[in-house]
Amino acid sequence: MTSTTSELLAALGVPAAAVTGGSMTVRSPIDGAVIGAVHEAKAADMTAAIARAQAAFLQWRTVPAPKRGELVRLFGEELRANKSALARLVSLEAGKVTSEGEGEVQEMIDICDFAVGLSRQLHGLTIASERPGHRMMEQYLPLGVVGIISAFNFPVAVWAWNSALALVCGDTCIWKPSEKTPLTALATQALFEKAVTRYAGAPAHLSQVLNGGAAVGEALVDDARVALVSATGSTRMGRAVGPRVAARFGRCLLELGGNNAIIVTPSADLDLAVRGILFGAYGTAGQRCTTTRRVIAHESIHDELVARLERARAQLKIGSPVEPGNLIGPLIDKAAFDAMQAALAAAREQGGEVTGGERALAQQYPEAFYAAPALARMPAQTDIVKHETFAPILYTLKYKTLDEAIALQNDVPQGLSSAIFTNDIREAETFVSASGSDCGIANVNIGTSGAEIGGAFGGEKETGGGRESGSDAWKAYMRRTTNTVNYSRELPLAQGVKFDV
Ligand code: UN1
Repeated sequence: MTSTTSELLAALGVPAAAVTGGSMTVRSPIDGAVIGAVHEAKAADMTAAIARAQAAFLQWRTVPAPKRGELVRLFGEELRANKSALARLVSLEAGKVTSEGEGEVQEMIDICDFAVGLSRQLHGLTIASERPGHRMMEQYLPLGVVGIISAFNFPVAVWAWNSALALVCGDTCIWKPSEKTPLTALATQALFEKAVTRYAGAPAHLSQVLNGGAAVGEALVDDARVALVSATGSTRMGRAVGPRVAARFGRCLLELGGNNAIIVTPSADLDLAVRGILFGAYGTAGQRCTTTRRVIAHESIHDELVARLERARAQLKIGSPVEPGNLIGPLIDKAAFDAMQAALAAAREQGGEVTGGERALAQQYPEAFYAAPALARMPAQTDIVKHETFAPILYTLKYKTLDEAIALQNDVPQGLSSAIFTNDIREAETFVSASGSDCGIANVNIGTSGAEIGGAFGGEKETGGGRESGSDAWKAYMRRTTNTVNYSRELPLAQGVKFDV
């Protein structure tokens, strides 16, 4: 283990024994060095954790919601105090450049703030009853144990979206992090436990983390005591998880792959568009579910836009994410690099003209996988363009009419994020209308990635349909009851039905 990683873990409150001597070897994507050996849970450990979480739920659900919010407030304080250490660990374990690692922790802080306010706003409706002396209302009540399966690319923020809301909603959480990022999960858990020690009266096991492989995930997914499974990752993972949870009538919240496009119209501010596309396509080395994978540009500006993108692409600084100035960090592992190369070969076969994409810094980092960002000018939206490859590859396409551009944008299996760059209000409004983008996120004059936590986050089609984070996404973490209260001395039946005895 490098001293930097162990120092960070110690500072964040993770005991050395938790990250040494285990069977899960953790490697930094920065240089391939081993940075931890984490203990692996077994399926039986998960089953025991679920029992503990269920017991904690029975207590936690009776704590008033604003008091539950107080715990999340304290957790937010821990995150603020430890932001740079946790962000640095995110960089070391997931390969994010410093600013993006800090942004990820900021996203956790933001959702905590949001959840604290929400803890006083978990409201239902009061509804007019058709019967005299009656009142109808609905309530949102705590749901139960929430299982959270998270991906390597947002190793801590997406967990926080789920757990901050779940905790104020009166639920308890079990986290199964990506096998590639167990250290950041343990560090986050340690910070959460610090908050718990400052909070009077929290039941034990409000939030637990279990590192392990597929068997541990399956034990979480299949257990009927887990009321909600919130899973972020590939469409392949979602296809496995969704039906298993549905088979036991559990609730599922899926946030799966994206294939996000930006349409650039003739009236667009090209300076803005170029910047939005560059961050969207190549930020986080193309490893966000919201990464811009396609540009659909009007034929009148296509060549100029692509030439500018190409010039900027070739200048993006690739290198260690913790060295200042670098914008493109490593891919998570060799499999990601191989998938990128396979996609670029397919793009060429399908008529694409590709620049970039080659391995970078191989001599300096023989055990890590850096790649030059790639640009693929495609003659049409071929099969490979419709496929999500989790790497910095941007496909470009031309269009003639806005209808054609929107049809291209929608003609992929995924439906997460999308954007249009235009200064024409008709085009902008059409794009966000019923006949526009079919995605869960549709932006105007900003890119596809980097959503704020205040809005609901998620998408349609193969993205899985779930909504997390802001707006009313909290409702997924609660059960709704409809209550009709009779305060009269009569018992009238609804719909005028008579049943006089
Ligand atoms: C993800 O990649 O799974 O909108 C989440 C964004 C981030 C979250 C991405 N706020 O890019």
